[in-house]
Amino acid sequence: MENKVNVIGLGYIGLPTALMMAKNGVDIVGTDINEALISKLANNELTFEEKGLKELFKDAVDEGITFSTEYQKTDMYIVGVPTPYVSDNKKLDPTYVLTAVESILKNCMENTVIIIESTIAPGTIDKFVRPLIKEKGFTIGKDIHLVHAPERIIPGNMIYELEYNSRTIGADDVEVGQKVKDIYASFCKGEIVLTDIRSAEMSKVIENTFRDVNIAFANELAKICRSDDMDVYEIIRIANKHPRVNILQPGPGVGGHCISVDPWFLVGDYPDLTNLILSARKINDSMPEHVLKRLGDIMNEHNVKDLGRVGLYGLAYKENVDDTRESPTLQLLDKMQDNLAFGVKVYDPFIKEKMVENQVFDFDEFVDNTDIIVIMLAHDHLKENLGKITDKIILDTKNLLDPETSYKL
Ligand code: SAJ
Repeated sequence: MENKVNVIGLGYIGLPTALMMAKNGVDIVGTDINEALISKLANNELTFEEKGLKELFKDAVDEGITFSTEYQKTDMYIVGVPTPYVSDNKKLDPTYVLTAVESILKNCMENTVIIIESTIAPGTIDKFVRPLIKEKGFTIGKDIHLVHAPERIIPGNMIYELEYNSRTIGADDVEVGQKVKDIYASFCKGEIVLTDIRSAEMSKVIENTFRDVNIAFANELAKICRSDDMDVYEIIRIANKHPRVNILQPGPGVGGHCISVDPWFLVGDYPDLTNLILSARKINDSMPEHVLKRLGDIMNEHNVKDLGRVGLYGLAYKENVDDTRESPTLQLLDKMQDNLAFGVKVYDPFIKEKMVENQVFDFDEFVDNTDIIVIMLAHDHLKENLGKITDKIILDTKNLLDPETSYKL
């Protein structure tokens, strides 16, 4: 008989993973310490928006998934808790992972497999998780088996990617790795690569670092082209015709909990070796300021003095998601506050609760009360409503509009 799997942490990663496994016949209990979240899920209510999540949720419930605030007594756990970083030194804060592991140790059966899915800095398992397990009197490799199976799914296309992306399973022991691989193979149609834990940790972080560096290249090009009045989008479009060139898109900054965070782990641990990675981080972090400078120039040009007549469209960290972590708009608002610039209006159809000053919840009201609109995100909602902003002065950081009718980065 297949044993129960207890998924710990039902956020952006844990919930879809738990649902997908349950849908594919794995006996799943989802656990989260947040009582309000568990009662919502138990009431068949979703806790965030994501394409296809509703349908998946229904299928998983039909297959018998249950939710609880309690850790279960079982021999397999998947940990998908948050791994925030300390803002001062950019180091990973492993507290949630360690608390989860400690709670698992209090509940688990013999010969337990703990699979960590949360993104962690390379070396976290050796530095923090192994010592904790030993301190609690357990023997790794006998009582407890450790696995790192870093997630790879992209918000906005999570459900599809959960099923079709390749996966990495890092384990101390090949047999344990194989056992975990079999569970993941219940739903994952991509290749599942078995490796050791340190390689799994490192490969996850460098995947996101690769993207950060490549976005930084596009952002630097945008600045170069702006300084000499050239169209960066046209130039990238042409360059990308080369068979081995694939430049990403510049934007108002890099947000999200991964790409703007993970490269810092490498910078923190290898300060003498991370010149390119550090520069990329700095370039991407400088983009909100670049937008601010563009906005200042445009306000001067049109003699708009009142920031209250300026609106930022988009508060999430990217298109068509409701996640605001590290969002470029929040970074921009911080920069404005540093410059004692207040009053700018903010609208995002995905963010229904008040997060910032002067947030407007009605699109028409937002449009009616602004003269300049900064497009920070090209949500589908905006694409469907472009007709409503045609008479505005627009700073389009997402290259949505014609260059004749808008200002660009
Ligand atoms: N961005 C640009 N230009 C681009 C592409 C993205 O400015 O051409 C910006 C976005 O607007 C956003 C940020 O970068 O602010 C990040 O967005 P994203 O869509 O590139 O990635 P995330 O953060 O949503 O998800 C990433 C993914 N990692 C990679 O693509 C290597 C995802 O697969 C990971 O699972 C996720 O991080 C994670 O959790 O690690």
